[in-house]
Amino acid sequence: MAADYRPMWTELGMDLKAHDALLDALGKAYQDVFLSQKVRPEGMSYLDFVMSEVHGLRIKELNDARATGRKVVGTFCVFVPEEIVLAADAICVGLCAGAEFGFEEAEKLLPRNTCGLIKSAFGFKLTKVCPYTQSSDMVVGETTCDGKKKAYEIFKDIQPNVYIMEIPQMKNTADRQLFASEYWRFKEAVEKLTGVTITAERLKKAIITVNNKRKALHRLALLRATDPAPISGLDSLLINQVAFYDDPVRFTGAINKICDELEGRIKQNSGVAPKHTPRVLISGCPMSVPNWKLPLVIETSGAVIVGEESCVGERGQRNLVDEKPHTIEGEMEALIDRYFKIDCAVFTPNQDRTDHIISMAKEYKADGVIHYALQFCSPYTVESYLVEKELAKHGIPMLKIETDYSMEDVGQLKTRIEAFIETFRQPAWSH
Ligand code: BJ8
Repeated sequence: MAADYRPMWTELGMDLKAHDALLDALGKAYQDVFLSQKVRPEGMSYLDFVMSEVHGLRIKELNDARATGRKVVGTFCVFVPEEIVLAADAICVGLCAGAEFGFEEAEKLLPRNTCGLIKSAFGFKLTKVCPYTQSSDMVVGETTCDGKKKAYEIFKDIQPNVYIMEIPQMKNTADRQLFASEYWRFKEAVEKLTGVTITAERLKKAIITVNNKRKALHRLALLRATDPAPISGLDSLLINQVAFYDDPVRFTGAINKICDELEGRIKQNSGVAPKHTPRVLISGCPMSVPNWKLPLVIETSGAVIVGEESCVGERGQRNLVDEKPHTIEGEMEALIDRYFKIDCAVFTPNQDRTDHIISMAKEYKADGVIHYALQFCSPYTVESYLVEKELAKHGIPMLKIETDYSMEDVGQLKTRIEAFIETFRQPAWSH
């Protein structure tokens, strides 16, 4: 980080000593995981810069915006519509955390058998190391899994301004009505927070901005269908993670540039791994920064990751909002239509998700699927049974991984993943 941000962090009420320890660990991990990769696209230097300033320059940008009266809205879930936030001239940031930090403090408030994602959000807040949470004027929780919805009741004690959005658990007509009414209620809450009335014109602009971001991410996803893969799964995951923090217009430009570069690589038949390298699709729980453990193990075990069926990945970013409506009612309907399609495992039944995994595996020519569930995450752990059964019908092998944020099981994971990859590795003579 170029500048001295310590006065800014102090002003945000952060614990500088704990924060130093976090940044130190993050910097080392980033060096080992990302910068040590070979033949990275040059455009990834943008992501390297963003990550080097993720608690610095980006937070300063948020601070500067807040000084002019703009608001920051923190979220934990892709059901929160970024378009509504942007339409009110506010800034949307993801707050999910992917590190085992502050767990001891978190476990004083939450049961030990709570998933790492929830514990990490609590840990970051309790140890005062997350400048995004500290900068948020509103934090949106949602009634998705039981762990989250009950945890927000406690989170309210340590974080002011928590807003709860109700998310139904089925996709029937009555559920769609509830979902729609919750989106209208959220629009009102954001208008109240910002003092900005969301007009059709404002919302249209925001819809186009977020659609463009999704189009860039989808463009990237499609390029990964090529063999040899033009970009690693680790770098692709990082891009999807940064999508939750960065300015959407700037980010979209940077990702499109990376895609241009990848198209050049594809023309030259060059990639990050040799042709015929085993190809893996990851499916399951979202992976937040700095949760890079599983992709690192996979890509250092002789495979390349070609897609993420995850909220930090294609589940979170697919499907555009219809840009045709020009009334606020029509735009809200279009927004609700798009978001109601998200096939999170908290829904029942949830056949769409399995269908999507199968179509992704085929489209990106994956040899196998690694299903990732965070320990103690019931929705994804339970759903993995049905996913595996359906995939088997299509001849797609699947390996179930249940893990947490600790590094203790890396050796064991590597053994299992290497054995899984060997089952579909093509012998060299067959190429
Ligand atoms: S739309 S996946 S971002 S809820 S890992 S906290 S499910 S116990 S994160 Fe999610 Fe929204 Fe769904 Fe996506 Fe609970 Fe599981 Fe923990 Fe999870």
